[in-house]
Amino acid sequence: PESIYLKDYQAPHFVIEETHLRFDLFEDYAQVDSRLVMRRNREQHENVEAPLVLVGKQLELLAIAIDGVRLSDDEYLLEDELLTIHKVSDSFELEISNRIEPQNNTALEGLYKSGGMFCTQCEAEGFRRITYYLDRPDVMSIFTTEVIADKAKYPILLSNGNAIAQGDLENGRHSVSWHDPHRKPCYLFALVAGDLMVKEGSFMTMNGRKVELKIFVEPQNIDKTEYAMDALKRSMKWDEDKYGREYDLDIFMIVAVDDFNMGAMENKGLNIFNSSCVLANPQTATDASYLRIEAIVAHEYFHNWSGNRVTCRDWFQLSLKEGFTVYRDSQFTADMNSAAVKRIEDASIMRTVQFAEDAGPMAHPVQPDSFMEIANFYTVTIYEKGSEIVGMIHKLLGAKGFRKGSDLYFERHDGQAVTINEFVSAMEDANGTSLTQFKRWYKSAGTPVVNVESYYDSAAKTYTLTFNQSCDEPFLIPIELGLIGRNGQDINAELAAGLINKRDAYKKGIFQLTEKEQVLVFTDVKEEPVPSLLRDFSAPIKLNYDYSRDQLMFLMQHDSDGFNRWDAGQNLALDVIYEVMQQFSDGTQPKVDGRLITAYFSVLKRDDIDHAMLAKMLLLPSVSYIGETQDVIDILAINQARSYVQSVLAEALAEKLAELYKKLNVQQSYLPEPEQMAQRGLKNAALSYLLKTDHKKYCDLAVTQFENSDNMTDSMAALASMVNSGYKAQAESALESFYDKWQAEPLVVNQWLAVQAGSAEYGTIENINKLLEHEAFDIKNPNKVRSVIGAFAGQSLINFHALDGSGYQLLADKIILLNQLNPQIASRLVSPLSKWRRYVDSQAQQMKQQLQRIMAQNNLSKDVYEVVSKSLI
Ligand code: B3K
Ligand code: ZN
Repeated sequence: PESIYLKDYQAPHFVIEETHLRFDLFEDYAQVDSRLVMRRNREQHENVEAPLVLVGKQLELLAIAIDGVRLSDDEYLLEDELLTIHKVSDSFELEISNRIEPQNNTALEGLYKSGGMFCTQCEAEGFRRITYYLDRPDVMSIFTTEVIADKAKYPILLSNGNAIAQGDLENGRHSVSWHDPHRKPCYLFALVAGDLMVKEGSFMTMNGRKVELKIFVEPQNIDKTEYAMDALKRSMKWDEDKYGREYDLDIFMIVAVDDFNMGAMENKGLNIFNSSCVLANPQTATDASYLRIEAIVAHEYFHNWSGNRVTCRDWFQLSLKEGFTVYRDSQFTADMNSAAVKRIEDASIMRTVQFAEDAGPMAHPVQPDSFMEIANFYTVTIYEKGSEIVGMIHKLLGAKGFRKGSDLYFERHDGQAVTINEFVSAMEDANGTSLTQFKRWYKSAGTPVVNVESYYDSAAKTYTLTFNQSCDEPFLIPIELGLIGRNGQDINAELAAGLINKRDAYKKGIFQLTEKEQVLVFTDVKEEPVPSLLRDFSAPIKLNYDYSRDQLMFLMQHDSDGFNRWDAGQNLALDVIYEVMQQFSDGTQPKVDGRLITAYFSVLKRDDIDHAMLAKMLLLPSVSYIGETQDVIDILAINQARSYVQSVLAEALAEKLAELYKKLNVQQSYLPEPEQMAQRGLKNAALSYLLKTDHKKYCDLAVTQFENSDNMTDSMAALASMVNSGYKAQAESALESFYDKWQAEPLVVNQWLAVQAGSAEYGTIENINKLLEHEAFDIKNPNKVRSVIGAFAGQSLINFHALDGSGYQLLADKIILLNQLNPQIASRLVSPLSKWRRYVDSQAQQMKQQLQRIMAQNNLSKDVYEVVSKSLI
């Protein structure tokens, strides 16, 4: 496979004014007839007589006609995936008929069958598996789609836009036609046919237009649609209030499907969702699922403007829509829930998953220069780092300036396919400012490191902070900071006059680091403060400052910034865990610094911290995050030290935690709202600690909770706490009764699979093999693959990294199997192996061997080939 380069971008030679599609769906094939109203793109290619080149994949071509005249075999060339028509005039109508086999499409790209329904997934390049087309986002067209199928089997026939006609045909078939008045690229095309029930709702827009809202699901799931409907309405309102964006069709539809490669897809007016990201009721879904549903419903809805009305010129610009839309959904989640907790979660993903990607073989800029397979670039870098960059622009311009910029962007580029640069220009122009240096964030991979040193001059009463950034070509890094005095209050310190340079380097608590080394001198500082640096995780960087443990305890108590209060606790715990790791490796008796216990005690005592934040503060840094802070990762050693610290904390805090558990364990009818969720979260965090002690009475609490709870959050938390502790008999019997009760609910069964596969106790090779053989497992269903294989490699770290290499071998076996069935899913699974260079040598070599074994397979998909070959360079 070859790479495609951004520098080779050329505007398309043809425009498709109208796209008329007709689908005739049968059980063993589907016939697709297209009629494209086309013309040459004279605006961009004045005197060029280029041939027409369409792309198609795994299609059976039946016939081509131009302006009603059928082409003979020598008038076109069909080679690999390209259909070339040598001579066409300046404007013409092209008709193509082809057949496809949706029932055999296991890649789940293009048109495929999920259970009893037909559905599509076209982004990024799935449309070429439907018909020959200019499958690129800068070709935008008006779509009209007729869908024909058996009426009894497929009473519901959907596509984008508004239904314009319907009727019954012979042989029990029927037809529905749809018209989408908005020009769009083909990656936003969608079609659904099935026997579905609908949950209806409506929304009145800010200009008083009534929009019909419909959520289509299989009949057994109609009782799981209420929350998504509610989240959708709140998203529509929020986008009006916060961004001034109104919905633009009379109908907005969501369809839930079981077989889906990712979370959901923003097709114009017809979003298609992985059922796990839309279906919920209190009995079957956990609070975590509710939160995910809220975020993803919002994300896909927000794409209607950031993605659909204004789309990407080419796939190198993917972060234009994804980074911005993730930023928008994170603001929404922050507004609906706890903003500090959302920030903590986003920063954690950046620091564990994104920093790891940026330090690995698939590292790429937020605007990449090249790729082999675009499906491999739907990454945490494009999404989350892209969102962080937009967030930094927000910090630099302020809320008002940012809104002026987004207004200008939407106004200027409505109906266009544009570049990231155009987004930044709108931000600059609306604010009369330049972001030239800032744009470096989009073009370079890797995580900047900033080292900070401080000096207090007690005679001169000055406090100096010296910042040093790792990169020779410096980034513009917004660093939010404060100085905290002995009384725990922020000091209102002034910068020494000569130092405020013309860039306004330090304003409203935000310091703009623009040079390799920069110094801030604060004057009139009466006592040595504790600096609070990178508040609110104001930039996606690694910041080092040599805090003492006492200073970290002080910040945990006093920092006015919620994010940094939490982060101080994490850093304190990290430091103690490193120490214990060292003691284990020296063979000395491990000892946990009493200050960590004191710090946790005082956190538990505070009543001014909300439950959601408290639950976060009680969690030790994850094994993956600890690993990410090490030069050479030794998972087994990290896990040993972390588990030891955890059990010492659990013993020391047991009584307090049990009290807290009792206080929070109140009878109430379940509501998926922030306060209750926080209460359950904290209660269940306490429970899981209690089961890390040696006192069986705490396991009884879990058993009671498991047996009596009326909601999945509490049942699952109780089950997980048993599965993740040494109470084997209780865990066994709970696992068994849980499956008995829920076997008819696939989404619940998936959680049951994942809680085992991701645990140290049940995620052993032997048990993983059992789960893979279980009646509930299906290798063709991505959710099941994620629940067993994904959870094993991502969560059951001590088993995945077993010294005999059996974990790596198992993963490689499944990658090889999935490579043919579903390349996108196979390729995602390579990620844990791809980072082999970071691990201790014995493990690294075994991971590498498995990559080499995959590499030696015949018929490697482009997806898998790209990741494996880049990992082995
Ligand atoms: N835009 C889709 C992602 C499609 C991924 C295709 N491999 C979902 C989203 O980000 O909203
Ligand atoms: Zn998206």
